[in-house]
Amino acid sequence: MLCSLNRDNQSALQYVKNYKPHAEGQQVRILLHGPVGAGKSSFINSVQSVLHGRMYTLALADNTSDCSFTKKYTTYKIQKGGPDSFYPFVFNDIMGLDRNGVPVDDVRLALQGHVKDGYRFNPVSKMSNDDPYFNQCPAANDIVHVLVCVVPADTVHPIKDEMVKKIREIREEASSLGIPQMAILTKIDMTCPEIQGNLKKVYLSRHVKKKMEQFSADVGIPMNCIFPVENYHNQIDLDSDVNSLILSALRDIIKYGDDFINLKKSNDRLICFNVA
Ligand SMILES: Nc1nc2c(ncn2[C@@H]2O[C@H](COP(=O)(O)OP(=O)(O)O)[C@@H](O)[C@H]2O)c(=O)[nH]1
Ligand SMILES: [Mg+2]
Repeated sequence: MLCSLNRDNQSALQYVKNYKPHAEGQQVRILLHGPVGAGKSSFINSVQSVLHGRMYTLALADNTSDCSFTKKYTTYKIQKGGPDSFYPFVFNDIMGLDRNGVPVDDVRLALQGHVKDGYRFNPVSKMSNDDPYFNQCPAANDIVHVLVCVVPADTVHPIKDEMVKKIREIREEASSLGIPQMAILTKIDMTCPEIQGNLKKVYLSRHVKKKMEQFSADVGIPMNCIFPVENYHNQIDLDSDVNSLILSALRDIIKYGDDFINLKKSNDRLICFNVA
């Protein structure tokens, strides 16, 4: 399957496969947030499928309106080689933008690494710091290193004003912590007939460009940090064009996360230096 990847795919795939954080044991934590049904779980599944060269359903994409799958905070790791070996990046998936979504206060706690795996978010009350799932002392691997907003490009699910407001609030939280932010525009295959079956046309599509510009203007994420993708959702085999967009988004997500880890390390060193 991998031999059908074009040269760009190969270099993005190599980057992802070879990526190693500077510090031993460090991992990049990627937090995906967005409305229910946007394609967060499908993106995690798609990443795993591309990296393994066959279809995977690790994060259980859900095509019903019941969002219970994603209410529990879960870290998704992707196996590399053997059963105990994993890629040095992990995903968390949070349903943060709907009326019944995770409170913004809890997203802030997740960004800071205070939310332990298994915590069940409650849309009407925020996490208390005496909760057994509250992580009192987050380690370097617990904090979020890159925040990715996942939104659908199709017109069936337009992004409402209240959603834009919440995305902005979450972005402000992340900005105050210095966490880099990006966006993934999913379901581009549903936007216009020219893209359906020919993803190469994505950057020529006026519809997708307009969507990206609109989203960028609404929430303030620059155009070069917004990645259009089609997730694997009903395909039986991998496809080089689908892989290409997923890999290009993933490579940049890892790069931004890695930059943040390095910046944080050098800032921490400076603080120690000043204290000493
Ligand atoms: N056509 C299309 N469907 C998608 C895409 N991404 C996800 N889906 C479908 O959208 C539905 C919701 O996806 P899911 O990943 O569960 O969304 P989540 O709630 O954000 O985790 C599922 O039926 C997926 O198969 C995409 O890029 N294109
Ligand atoms: Mg999900």
